[in-house]
Amino acid sequence: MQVYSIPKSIKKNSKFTFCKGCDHGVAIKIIAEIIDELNLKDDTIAISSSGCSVLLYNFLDVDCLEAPHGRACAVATGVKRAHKAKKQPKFVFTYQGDGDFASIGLGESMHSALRGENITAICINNTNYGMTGGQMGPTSVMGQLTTTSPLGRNEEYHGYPIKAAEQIALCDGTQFSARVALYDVKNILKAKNIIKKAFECQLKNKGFSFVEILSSCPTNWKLSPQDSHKKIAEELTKTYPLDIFKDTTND
Ligand SMILES: Cc1ncc(C[n+]2csc(CCOP(=O)(O)OP(=O)(O)O)c2C)c(N)n1
Repeated sequence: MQVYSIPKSIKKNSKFTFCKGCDHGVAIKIIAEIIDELNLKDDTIAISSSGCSVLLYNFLDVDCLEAPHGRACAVATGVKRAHKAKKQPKFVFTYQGDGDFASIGLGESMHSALRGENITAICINNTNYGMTGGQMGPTSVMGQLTTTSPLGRNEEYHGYPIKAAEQIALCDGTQFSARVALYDVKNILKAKNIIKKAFECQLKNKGFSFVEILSSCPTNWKLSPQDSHKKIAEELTKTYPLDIFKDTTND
């Protein structure tokens, strides 16, 4: 019988402080498992920024830095390059919300990809600005009700959502770009394999790697955890298909 064990890279006695049914807990756990499996615990620097993802440092037992909102990829660039220059290479990844990665930080994110920075960016796409109360984000889908789009997002007034994984895949410096979801066990296992591939891309010094994780936000969506996962599986994947959009790691 397989016994459940807490990954070594999860802080001991950490208390879950995300909302009930939020996927951040699962995302952080599988990232911790990958860090254990790749033996990266002592060589990792994780960069989060404003938003729910900032709480990463409460759970992940690696060196963590907090960047200003949207600037995680820029900070990660500096951290990665500085350690390389000192000949003390580090494994560097960002952990960001969708508002952070794809709106306020879009310039930093996309130019890091265009420069081919050898970092990994993880974006938790919950289709709104979660921490500040569920405002419309760059990823809110057409018709989505949010606190700042009470009649639903519409193309005339708000324009269209950004598909970060597809856009980042178009950058020449990107070597890996994918979108995953965590709404059932099959997808969690798939997500873990894909995030591991993105991490391995950096370990092979290939260049920029990116994974967008479609995640639930039961509090702001005003749905139960179960209905939130149903919404991801049945609705959000229509706008945001799950796929690997670019992978040159074995070329
Ligand atoms: C420069 C700056 N602008 C705005 C804010 C306020 N702020 C903090 S968290 C947040 C929302 C974050 O949304 P997102 O990045 O989608 O992450 P989530 O909370 O949904 O995980 C905002 C707007 C800030 N801290 N700094």
